Amino acid sequence: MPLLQALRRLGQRPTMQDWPGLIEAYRPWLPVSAKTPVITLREGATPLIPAPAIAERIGRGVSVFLKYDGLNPTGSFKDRGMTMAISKAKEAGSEAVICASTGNTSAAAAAYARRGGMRAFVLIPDGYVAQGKLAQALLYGAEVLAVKGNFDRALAIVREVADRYPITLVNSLNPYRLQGQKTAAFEVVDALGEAPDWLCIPMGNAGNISAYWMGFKEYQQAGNCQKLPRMMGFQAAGSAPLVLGETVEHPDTIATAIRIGNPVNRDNAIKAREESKGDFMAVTDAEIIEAYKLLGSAEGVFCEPASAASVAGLLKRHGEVPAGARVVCVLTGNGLKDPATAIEHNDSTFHTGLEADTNTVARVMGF
Ligand code: AN7
Repeated sequence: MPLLQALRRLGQRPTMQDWPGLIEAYRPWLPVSAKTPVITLREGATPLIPAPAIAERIGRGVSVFLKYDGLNPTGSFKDRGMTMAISKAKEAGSEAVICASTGNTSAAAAAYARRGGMRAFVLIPDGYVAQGKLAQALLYGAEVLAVKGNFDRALAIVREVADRYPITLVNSLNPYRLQGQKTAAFEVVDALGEAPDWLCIPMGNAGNISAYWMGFKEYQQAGNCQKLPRMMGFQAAGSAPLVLGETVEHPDTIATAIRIGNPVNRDNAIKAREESKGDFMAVTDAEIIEAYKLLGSAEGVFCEPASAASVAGLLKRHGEVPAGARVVCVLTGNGLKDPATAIEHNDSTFHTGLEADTNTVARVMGF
């Protein structure tokens, strides 16, 4: 029985403190033991928010939900994988972790590693990480190394460093990352009572789509859902190796989180597509920004540009959604991560330098 129902039955009012974090909430599904030191910031249990304005654009009785993983403790889905990867690193006696990152992984690695008393080294592509993410890594106490190269190059370096020196790699090559991230699929099914018909998700390194697919399949095997979703993965047009079927040497997109040309989870993602009869497609930066603005101004949900690729993709493929279907779009990161993009790309009015008097303000307001 779900935790909240159990509490209500006991006549108790549930509070946020009842959520123990995803390792405790889904312990039987995860490779942890009584010996594992659980390093948690109470991640997970993120809301599945109905998106009526987007559903209306699709029509035909389709319902759309947003899995808003931007509400995790460091503001992205990476916390799900990091609570597992860091707990297991701690269990193994590791004193330091390393990752390459377009930003969100570095923020999560820093927060969880420091909380676990470990050093966190993060390699980022110099000049291509959104400001909020950089601020997080620094504030959480990471040792930040910005390299003159893209994410793919940074990842190649950290793999070599982790091979040669005593330090734990916490990119999604680390299998515990995907174990933690699969809990997002559990939460979607727990909330809907069944798997959705479509799961729309942005892809960079393609770890998250692989993790969701693992989660849905495990839940189905256990009888927790009857069906499985079509896995619909979306990449930015300038960084779409999984759509093109080949590595992109110089990936480019406004969605810096998914500015990745050589995804390490390529094979798992292709398997998810084949097994689920899903599909991959590219969306342009213009389409990403349209969806980003629509999410904010019509749904009241502020996500980062990479996350909006899932909604941009759904809107692009609107004609293919079966009547009455339930669609979940994964919003992987919080919009506050990247304030510069929001300030540059919006349709709002912003009057500056006004005289501080009532008549001026009223006149500008149109009275
Ligand atoms: C907001 O932080 O790769 O397909 O280094 O930050 O599992 O790679 C981030 C990826 C989607 C893509 N949305 O997920 C990193 C990093 C957001 C992201 C993705 C990322 P994957």
